[in-house]
Amino acid sequence: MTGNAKQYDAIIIGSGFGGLYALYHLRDKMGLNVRAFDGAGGVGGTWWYNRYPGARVDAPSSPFYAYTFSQELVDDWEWKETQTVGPDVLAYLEHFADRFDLLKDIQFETWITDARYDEAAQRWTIETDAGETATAQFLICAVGALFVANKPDYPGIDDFAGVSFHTGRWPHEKVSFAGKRVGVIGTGSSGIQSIPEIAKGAAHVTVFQRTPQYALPARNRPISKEELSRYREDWDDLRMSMRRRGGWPFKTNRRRASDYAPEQRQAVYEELWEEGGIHLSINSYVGVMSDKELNDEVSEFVRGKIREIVRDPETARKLMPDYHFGTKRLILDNGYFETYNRDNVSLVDLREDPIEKFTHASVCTKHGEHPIDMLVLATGFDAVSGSMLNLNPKGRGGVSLKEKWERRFDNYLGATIAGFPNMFMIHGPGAPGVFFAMPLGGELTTAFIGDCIKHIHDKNLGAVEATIDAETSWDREINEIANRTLYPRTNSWYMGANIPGKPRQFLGHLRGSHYFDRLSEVAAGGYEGFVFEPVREEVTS
Ligand code: NA7
Repeated sequence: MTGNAKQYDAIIIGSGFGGLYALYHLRDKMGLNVRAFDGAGGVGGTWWYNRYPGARVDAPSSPFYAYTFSQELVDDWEWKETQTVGPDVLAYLEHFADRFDLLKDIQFETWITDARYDEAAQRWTIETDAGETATAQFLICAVGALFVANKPDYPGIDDFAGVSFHTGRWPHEKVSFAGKRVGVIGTGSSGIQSIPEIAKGAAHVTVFQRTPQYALPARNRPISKEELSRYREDWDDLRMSMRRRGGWPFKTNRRRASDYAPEQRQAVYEELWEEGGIHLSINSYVGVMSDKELNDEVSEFVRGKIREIVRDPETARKLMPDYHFGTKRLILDNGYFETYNRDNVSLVDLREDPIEKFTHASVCTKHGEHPIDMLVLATGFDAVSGSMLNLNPKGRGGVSLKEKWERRFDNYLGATIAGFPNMFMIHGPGAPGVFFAMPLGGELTTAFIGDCIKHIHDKNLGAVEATIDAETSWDREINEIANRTLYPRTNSWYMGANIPGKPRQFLGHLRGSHYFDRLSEVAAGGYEGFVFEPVREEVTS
């Protein structure tokens, strides 16, 4: 170990929702000596990077896409809209960091170039790009589920001489599209949120679409002071409901489709479409995500809506999604389909007319050349596992995560990995991640991590590590849950299918409330699936 390395109880990597809460919890609630590092220039994680126009919360409602643990924080913050804009979420996280005095323990613009477990010392050693070294007993990886940008490698793309941005690495300066011909590749959330905004200013927008999407109207609306007051008064109950109801405090409808006539079902779909947000998916009938016939009916309903909105039948045809509704991340849009009724927007269906190459001033597809001045890559991320592999910690015996995860992202509880003692992930593969309210998910995961650390300290232990057997049965469990649904049938980033060569594996836990029950049970039951090592005092002294 380096003699002059700074020493901490825990090192946290990342200062987004997850990392910031972990710093607060471990430092202020547990009294540990903690240091956080982030390559970004400020707090916010995803919200620090994703500054593209139109970026908004795509979860049910902003007050619930927020920390839940502190009534004071809930009372402090005035959410303005149900689907708040990205800069407001960033301002909220800055406020959180400020209110709890977190900034003094975060080192920004610092990339971790190496993270290595020292078996003899039972500690992690990190090195930074500034040449610093630090050690800690625990390494907390809060590196983000959507961090490593996926950049397509079309021939000649680097020769494109115009301005080019990835939505996940958007510049901090305002970008003007005025008078510009803009090409947008990708129609996930980022593309669908940004295209209407870009189209308002640009001379022309050409959208290059690989997979047409189901997007539901966000029906974003202002939140009144009275509504916020109600939430504040009932906060403890709402928080409990979120914990019990898969992350959101809404009652979902438990009616069975077979009890209703087809025309009654259509009327329900209409109502939920008008209501907007994710209601069509969670509030129509039981089994939308597992019953193929029911899912087909909802899918066709949404296709019908797209046909109604988009005036040009040929464009509408290209926009028809053909996978199972909801099995890619559901998108909440603000006028996306309507944007295709503008004269300055055109759509290229890459399945019929694939991109062949880029020149310095255009995108060349099989059937035509599309001159552009600006390129927006809304092409997503190497999701969930990518940011851990980017960090690539080296565990027991110097084995790297890249080696361990070559074929499968083995882990236990989405939070720990066999061979990587004293290391924890927040929102790792196998955790509920985006299938639950992520801020609350981060709080609950951190509570589990904190309890485990306390257990180690109370019992005077040196290290904790998941077992291979626990990983195997956890993998089975995750897959059994996913296989009861339609999710695995679709090529989505949930399945790792958006990245060429990535192992195909469902990357989330679909039953968030059960998952957090499970974490509590594991802790209460003495940490089944983990082995603990005594302190190796004789080795280190
Ligand atoms: P997504 O949802 O992964 O969307 C990326 C989009 O880019 C999607 O339409 C992809 O098509 C498309 N894509 C990816 N690679 C290519 C290439 N090589 N050529 C053409 N098109 C491509 O990422 P987002 O940033 O929109 O959203 C990520 C999450 O952030 C989202 O779920 C929200 O939670 C917020 P595909 O569908 O893979 O065929």
